Amino acid sequence: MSPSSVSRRQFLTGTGVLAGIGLVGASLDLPCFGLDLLASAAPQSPEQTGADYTLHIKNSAIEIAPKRIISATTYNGQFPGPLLRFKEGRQTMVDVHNDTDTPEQLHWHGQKVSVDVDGAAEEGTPFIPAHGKRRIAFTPGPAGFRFYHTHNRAGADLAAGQYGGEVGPVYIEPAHEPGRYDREVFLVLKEFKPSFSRGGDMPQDFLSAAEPNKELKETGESAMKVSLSKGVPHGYEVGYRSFTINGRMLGHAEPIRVKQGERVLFHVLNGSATEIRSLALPGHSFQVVALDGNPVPNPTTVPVLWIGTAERVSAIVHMTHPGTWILGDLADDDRRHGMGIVVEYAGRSGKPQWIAPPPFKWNYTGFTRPGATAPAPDETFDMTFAKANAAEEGFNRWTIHGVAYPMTGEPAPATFHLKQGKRYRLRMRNASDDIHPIHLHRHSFELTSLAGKPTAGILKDVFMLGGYQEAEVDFVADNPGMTLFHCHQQLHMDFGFMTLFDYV
Ligand SMILES: [Cu+2]
Repeated sequence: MSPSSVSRRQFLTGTGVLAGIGLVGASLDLPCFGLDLLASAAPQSPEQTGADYTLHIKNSAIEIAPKRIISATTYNGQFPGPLLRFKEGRQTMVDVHNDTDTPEQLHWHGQKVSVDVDGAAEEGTPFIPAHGKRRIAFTPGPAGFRFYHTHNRAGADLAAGQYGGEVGPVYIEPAHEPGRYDREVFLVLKEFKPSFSRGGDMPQDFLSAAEPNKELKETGESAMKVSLSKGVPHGYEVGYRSFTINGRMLGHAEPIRVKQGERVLFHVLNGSATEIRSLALPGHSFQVVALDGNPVPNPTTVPVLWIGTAERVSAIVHMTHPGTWILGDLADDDRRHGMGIVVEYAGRSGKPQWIAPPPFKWNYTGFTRPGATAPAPDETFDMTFAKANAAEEGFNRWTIHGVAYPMTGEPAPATFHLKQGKRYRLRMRNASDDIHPIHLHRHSFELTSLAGKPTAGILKDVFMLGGYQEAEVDFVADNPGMTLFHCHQQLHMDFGFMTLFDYV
């Protein structure tokens, strides 16, 4: 059975169909089935438990290609975790069983939920005990493409945190879909088999911004120089041996089967613990309709998607170029090690083709209207991000305004204080050469300035701040409780790059 022939009914009732072939959702012409049917994919039926979904966190073997088996902690024994569909504003109940020996946190990334539900120990969410369970009730929202993942600290343990398989997509159905489309395809990008290296090769030049900020560059480079002159090697980075889309390596999944003239809506999630990913489809372009699940004011067409750790991009591809193509990462090495999936037009066969796209700079502000302005904030917080090379047992220590979040697991007090209803601006300055996917829990933020240029209208929950760059984001304090702010790069957040807001 090809993925494109999977109706929503088949899709929902057979979890086996989900794994390995691409999370291919429904065509709009199919009848819409609600939560109840989807829940029947869970091991226990809702009639038995009262929950809309049941998730089991457990250690399992996942096959990413024939005879290539990975051992990882997963949701329900599969990677990615099952697609959870919610209805905006309709209360839901989820049972989360932890069948492992380690207490767990399940984070509802991008949702405006309470501290008790959010899934971050730093905020005070209770752990899901080892061999225990939590029942979580909440009202999903806002609408759009969200996800869920573990929020456990990994530190130096490459089997823990998001290095494993604890990532799954969430779709909260809005009242109106952004843009017209014929088919919906969910893609989760994720690497496996991590290992440590000294120094890395993170792509840098894809982000569109002005020249690096001189002052930030001097600060960062002089700190690095001092460290290296003492004979300290570069801090640890993480690399990977296996790359997958929806848990299968390129060439080992069922192709995404399309027909000429179709408009396919791709919901792409970068489920990586540490990496930035790119995606291109030869002969096609992407009309970006939403970023992090939030519709963009100006759905611009681009040749390449760049997606930071934990970011999501929703884009429509008009299928007008028949053939058999590789939808894949621009990094040749990563694509050859699996980061891609085949797109096959009806009636076409043969070896899938890859053609590198034309040079292109990714710029968030291209998806909003020029000249858009944001309201003035009530208060602005300054945040400078800095790296202390290899300062934490060989790992880089990260600081926000000179302070590293404690690595002991002990609760830390909030650094920033909010008043409900006020609008806050975060003036972020990156004094390192790394790109940081900055994340705010339980709130969305609006990009209001990039490299000194004002902008408005782009709502996100993760934002890539380039090396030695400056940006500003605004958010409204409308969801009381402890609120975690961190870089979503697992190595960075685990080694200091976190802080807390509270409401006073
Ligand atoms: Cu970072």
